[in-house]
Amino acid sequence: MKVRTRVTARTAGTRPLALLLALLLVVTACSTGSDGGPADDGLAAGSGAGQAGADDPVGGVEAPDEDWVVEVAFSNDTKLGGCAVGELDPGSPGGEIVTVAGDGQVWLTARVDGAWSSSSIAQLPGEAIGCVAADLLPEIPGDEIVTVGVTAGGEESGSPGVAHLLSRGADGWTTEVLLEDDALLHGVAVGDMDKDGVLDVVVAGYTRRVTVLGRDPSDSGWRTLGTGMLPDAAKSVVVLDPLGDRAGLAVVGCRDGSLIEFRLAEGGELARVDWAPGSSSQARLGALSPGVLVASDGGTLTFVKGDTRGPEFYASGDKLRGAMVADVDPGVGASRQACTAGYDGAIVVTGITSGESRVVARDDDRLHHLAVGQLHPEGPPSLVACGYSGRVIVVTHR
Ligand SMILES: [Ca+2]
Ligand SMILES: [Ca+2]
Repeated sequence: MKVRTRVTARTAGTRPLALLLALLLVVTACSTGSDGGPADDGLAAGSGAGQAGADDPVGGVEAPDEDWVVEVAFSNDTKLGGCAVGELDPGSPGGEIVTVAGDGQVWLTARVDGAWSSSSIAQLPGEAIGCVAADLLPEIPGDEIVTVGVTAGGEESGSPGVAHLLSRGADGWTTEVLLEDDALLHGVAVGDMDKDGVLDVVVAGYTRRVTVLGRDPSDSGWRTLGTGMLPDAAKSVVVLDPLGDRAGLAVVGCRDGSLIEFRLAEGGELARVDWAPGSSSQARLGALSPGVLVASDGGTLTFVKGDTRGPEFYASGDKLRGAMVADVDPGVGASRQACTAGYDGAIVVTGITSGESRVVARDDDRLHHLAVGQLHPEGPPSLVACGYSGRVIVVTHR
């Protein structure tokens, strides 16, 4: 099924650039609306895209800071649990966005001829809650996708957990099962855990188990490189420096506040080191080498390394669901920024050295994940958020 999003344009403030973009969106809306062919299938799942202005929310999304362009790239009728940015269409410049939905759909969203376009690339059998994009199969151009979730129904269904690998073939995307587990798989990350120069996959979930999967050099199939046990259900995973000097070190965040470091050890076991725990679920993790950035249920965005917890970069009154480190604001200079999003709907950028936080966009429902990536051929990387509203929100510094 190929679905082109309907673009609903509104006058986005009075700034000349915003007006120009709004006019572009109007033109696109007219051309998409008049084509009347198969592209109209599924428009209910793809409506509501547009650009929000400071005083002009689009589809429930506000853009409170005029230095940042806020776009609704896709609007789904079901919760979007996770998002990632990758090179998912090697034929087009810049990255594309993958999102996974509560109904098992996997959506690809890309900018095509100046307008956002989305298509469903897979229908998984159960809810998917998270995803990553990375070049796991070097023989295929571009990135592949790993999703985690359940084999049937929703995340609360009690169904077994599953991780799927999606890869691009000559006839479109194909889906294969990477791993089945006894309960929901909730966290996924990639990195070269065995240091053979090829990316591996780390998944963890409600069985309180973390599993490292790598390709078997003899037949290119996937095999388990190691497993380790956790004190509670896993919510999040990150691999530090996935292909660099610190590759081979994964950190798993758990529901009870535990934060556990793993490395591959002899005999298929994972060597475990407990880091300083938090007081609530360690919901999302980002790499901030030599440690991690942790977004918690308690609303804190904190740096953690080993026994050291802090500094705290940001605090929200509600659960946080994003932990990304990136240079999204070129005005800040070389120092990086810690970015988060959460149940209050806010997407927040904090200067790691300045400690200054700003809300750059706000959805009218809970946000569930935050990604970062290069979506525009030029300019800084964009933040991408998704959540219960079903919207994919793209935020880019002007
Ligand atoms: Ca590839
Ligand atoms: Ca490897």
